[in-house]
Amino acid sequence: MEASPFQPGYPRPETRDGVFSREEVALANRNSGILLETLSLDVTPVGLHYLLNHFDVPLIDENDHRLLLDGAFDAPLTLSMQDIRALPQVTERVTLECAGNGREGVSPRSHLMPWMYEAVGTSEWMGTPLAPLLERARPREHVQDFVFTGADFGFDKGHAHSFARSLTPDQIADLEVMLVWGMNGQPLLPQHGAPLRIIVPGWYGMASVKWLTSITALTERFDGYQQKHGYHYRQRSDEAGTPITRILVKSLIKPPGVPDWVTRKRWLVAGPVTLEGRAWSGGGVPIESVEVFLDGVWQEADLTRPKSRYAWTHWQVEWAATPGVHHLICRATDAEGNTQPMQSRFDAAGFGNNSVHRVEVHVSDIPA
Ligand SMILES: Nc1nc2c(c(=O)[nH]1)N[C@H]1C(S)=C(S)[C@@H](COP(=O)(O)O)O[C@H]1N2
Ligand SMILES: [Mo]
Repeated sequence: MEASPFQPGYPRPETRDGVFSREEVALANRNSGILLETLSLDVTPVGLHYLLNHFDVPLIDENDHRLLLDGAFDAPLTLSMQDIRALPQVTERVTLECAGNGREGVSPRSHLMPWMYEAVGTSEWMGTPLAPLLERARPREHVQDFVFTGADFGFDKGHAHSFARSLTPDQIADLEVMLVWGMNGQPLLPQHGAPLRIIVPGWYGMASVKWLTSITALTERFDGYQQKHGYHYRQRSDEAGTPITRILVKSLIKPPGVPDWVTRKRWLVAGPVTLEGRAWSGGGVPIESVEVFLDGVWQEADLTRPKSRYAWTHWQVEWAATPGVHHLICRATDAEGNTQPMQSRFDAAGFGNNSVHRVEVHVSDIPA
C-alpha cells in the first residue's frame, strides 16, 4: 500500500544538501522571511515580519471568537475579544525567532521550511499579561501544564492535530507571557494569529501560539504532537531529545551596498562605510559584544541598548572598504558568555542553528 500523509508513520521526503525540493519551495512561498535591509529598524514594519504557519491560516471573525479557560480550573472562563480588550493593557517590544531559522545551513539538511537567516523580527506586541488571567480562573493545586490550542488543524507525519503547545506553572511564573491582540499599534493580521495569540518572550517562536481558542489546565503532563514530538533538539530523529525553549545568541549583518537581482551578491563602492546589524539572545539575557571580521581582524562593534530586554540590540562598526571581494562575518556574545559558533552544528530537524552570518561583498573603485 502506498504511504499516506494522513496515516502515522508517514516519512518526510529525502533531502539532498544544496538542492531544494518542490515541497520546500512551496513551504518557502507560504512562510516569508524578514527582508534583511529592514535590520536598520528597531521595530519590523507590519507585513515585513517573518511568518511561520504550519497549516492553513484560520480566518476568524473576531466578533464570534471566544477564549475558553477550561480543564482543571475552579473558576473556568469564557471570554469574548471585548472582555479581553478590557483587561489591563501592556505593550512590549519582543524579538521573535523561529527555532528552524538557519536550517538551510545544517548538513545533511532536514526536509522542512528551508530558512536561511531571515526567520526573525521585532514587534511592539500589544495585549495583557497572561498570569493574572490564569490566577483569576483558579487553577487547581495539581495542575502540571497549561495547554494553549490554536484554531489551525492539520497533519504532520500522519498525526492529525490542532497546533498546541504547553507551559508548566513554573514556566508561567518565570516567563512574562502575554495574551496579544495587537502588533505595532494595529490589530493582529490574520497570518500573525488574529484575533488572539500568545507571545512567550525570550523563547523560540513555536511557544507563541496563534489563533488561540483555549487554555486548558491539565493535572498530567501534556503529550500533544507539537510538544512531545515536534521542537526537540535531536541527533537522531528516533530519540527522545531535549525540548527547545530559549532563543540562542545570534546576530545578523544588514547586507551593505546593492544586490545583483538574481544572485543577491552585494556590490559596494570603495571607501568608508558604516556596517550595521542586530544581535539578540534568549531569556532576556543582554548582548555583551558583537565582533565583525573585517580584513582579517575581529573588530568590536558599538552597541545601542534596546528599549526592552526582550528586543534585539543594534550594532554598528566603521569600515574602510578596499577594492576586491570581502567576506564579512559577525559574531555575538551574550552576558552569560555564550558565543555564536563559527560552523553550524548538526541537528536532525535543523533546529537552533545560531552559527555566524557571512556576507560576500564585491567592492570596486569606480561607481557602476
Ligand atoms: N496556532 C499556531 N501557532 C503558531 C504556529 C502555527 O503554525 N500555528 N507557528 C509557530 C511558530 S513555529 C512560530 S516561529 C511562530 C511564528 O509567528 P509569526 O508567524 O507571527 O512570526 O508562531 C508560532 N505559533
Ligand atoms: Mo518556528
